[in-house]
Amino acid sequence: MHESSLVSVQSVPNMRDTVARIVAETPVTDLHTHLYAPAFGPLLLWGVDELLTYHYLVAEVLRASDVPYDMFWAVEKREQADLIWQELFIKRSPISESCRGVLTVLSKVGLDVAARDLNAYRRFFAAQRIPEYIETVFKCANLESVVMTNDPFDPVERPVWEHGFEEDPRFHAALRIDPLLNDWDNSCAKLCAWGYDVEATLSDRTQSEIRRFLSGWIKRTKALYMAVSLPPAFAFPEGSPRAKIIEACVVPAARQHHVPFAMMIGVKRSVNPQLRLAADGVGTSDVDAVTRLCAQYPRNKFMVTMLARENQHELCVAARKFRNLFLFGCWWFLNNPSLIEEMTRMRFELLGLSVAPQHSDARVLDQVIYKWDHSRTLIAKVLADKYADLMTVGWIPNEPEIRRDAARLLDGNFWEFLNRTL
Ligand code: FIX
Ligand code: ZN
Repeated sequence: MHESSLVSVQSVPNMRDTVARIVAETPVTDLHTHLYAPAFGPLLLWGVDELLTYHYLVAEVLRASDVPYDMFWAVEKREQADLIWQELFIKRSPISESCRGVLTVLSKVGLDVAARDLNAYRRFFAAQRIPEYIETVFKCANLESVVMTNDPFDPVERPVWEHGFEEDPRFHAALRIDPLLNDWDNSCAKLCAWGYDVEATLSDRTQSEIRRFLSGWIKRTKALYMAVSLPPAFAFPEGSPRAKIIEACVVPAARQHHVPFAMMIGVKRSVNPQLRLAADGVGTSDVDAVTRLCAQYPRNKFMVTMLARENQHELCVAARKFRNLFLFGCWWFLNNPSLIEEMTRMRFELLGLSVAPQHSDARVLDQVIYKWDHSRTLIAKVLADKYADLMTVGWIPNEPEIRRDAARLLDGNFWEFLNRTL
């Protein structure tokens, strides 16, 4: 063993410093974001006004302020950002995780948050140019690459794929199929209009056409996986169009193209429609639906994240039973320090290093800076706690081992799962 690699972990405090440093130095593959490659033009959001009008903060400002919903939506984004800044940063201390995130970003890009000077921040962002700024952000967040969310039903995104563009190796695709699974009637009409021979009854011919649609888009986008978000009531098996399409189309297409099917389960869409993108809520889901899929299709790979805290323990136990089930991320309302720490600890204790503890879900480019900064700190803390437990009996992790483990968590596990043949 190289002596220097042992020195840094000799004592528990030294080990903690080493783990924090290594986790910070380890590049990430961010396996679920809503970011877009530069070729998608205005779909890639960035800058302080986008940060301030993130839907997490919209939900918070519409609690804090009495402004009528209609009035909020009627004004320009910059004015919405002004209101959010005033209400959530100036009239009150910005202690929520989403507010804190904005400040982390501003400070990491070199701005003086103590000044509380929104116009100065705007001037900084106005001076940035996107190609260089993407590089700055990736460097600052220590990102290797990100996975986008690519929806062939989206009228703005679809033509970009159809016309073709120069690929950017930092941005991978994931084929998002919510409309297909959650709104079959409307999607059937769209597939029809795009030249697929489909009918509402999901006949054999329709099923084969849906498979053709999925295969075509997996190939066109080079999707790393297919993905869907699902309500708490998601059940499998059941007689619904959704369950039928999963069984007859998604599962075979996933097998054919060796891609996992990612399920993000537990979102109650549009609980308060007045909030628009911020309207969604959470409910507890049925983990058995996941285990039935894993059991019925042992040669298919499933990636799963659940939105309810209450589901996390049962989901970890399910993952212990199925090697074709890969858990990822602390999704959305779980992306808060107390819950990230709890979930990461639980996952390490039940599943060791075989998970992807986090994804960013960033919708605004700059958000990857705060999401990864905050999560890295927590992942390092929990990992160091686990090493400290091992050190009590004399198992001293060395630096290469810590590096290996961190690389698995932040990057390698995901790629290994993608490449795994079952
Ligand atoms: O369905 C999803 O992928 C969710 O992550 C989003 O729809 C949600 O709006 C979000 O941004 C959560 O972080
Ligand atoms: Zn998402």
